[in-house]
Amino acid sequence: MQVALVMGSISDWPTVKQTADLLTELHVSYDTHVISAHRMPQELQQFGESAKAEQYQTIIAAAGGAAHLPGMLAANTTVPVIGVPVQSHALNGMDSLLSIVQMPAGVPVGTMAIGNAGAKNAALFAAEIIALQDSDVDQQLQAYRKRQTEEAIESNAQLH
Ligand code: RP5
Repeated sequence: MQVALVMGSISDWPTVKQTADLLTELHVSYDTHVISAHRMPQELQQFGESAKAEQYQTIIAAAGGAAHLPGMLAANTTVPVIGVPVQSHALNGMDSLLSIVQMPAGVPVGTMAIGNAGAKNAALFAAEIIALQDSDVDQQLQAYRKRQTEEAIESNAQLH
């Protein structure tokens, strides 16, 4: 698989499904995993340590609240990690965002926006990395951008 799509809890799936659907649309292969940083710390370490051997090109990790999953995966691998802050109930995802984005120098996580926009952009960002060496994914990305531009232009018609 080109991408590992990891979430901290099955309760993150409604957000992460948007990433999964877009990866499918862009012809990026992926597998999905629930790995909780706090409830499954040994599984998390093992997953990070084997990610390179599994030949993942990117890991997308989504978590909410005390969102340590992306950072701890990044601590255990040099496969690029994209973090998606899930919108939490208590603090609207600000806790998730700050937990993911404030990594110490030396262990990077590419952090997306909170919630749905971040979930979709994580798929697009991963596809952009993969498209550097995969012409099919590159074509899908170009077509996606073209459709998006056309839809924005056509939305002018709704003003009349
Ligand atoms: C995080 O805690 C998960 O990523 C999830 O966003 C949040 C709440 O998890 P549950 O209590 O719903 O399993 O680890």
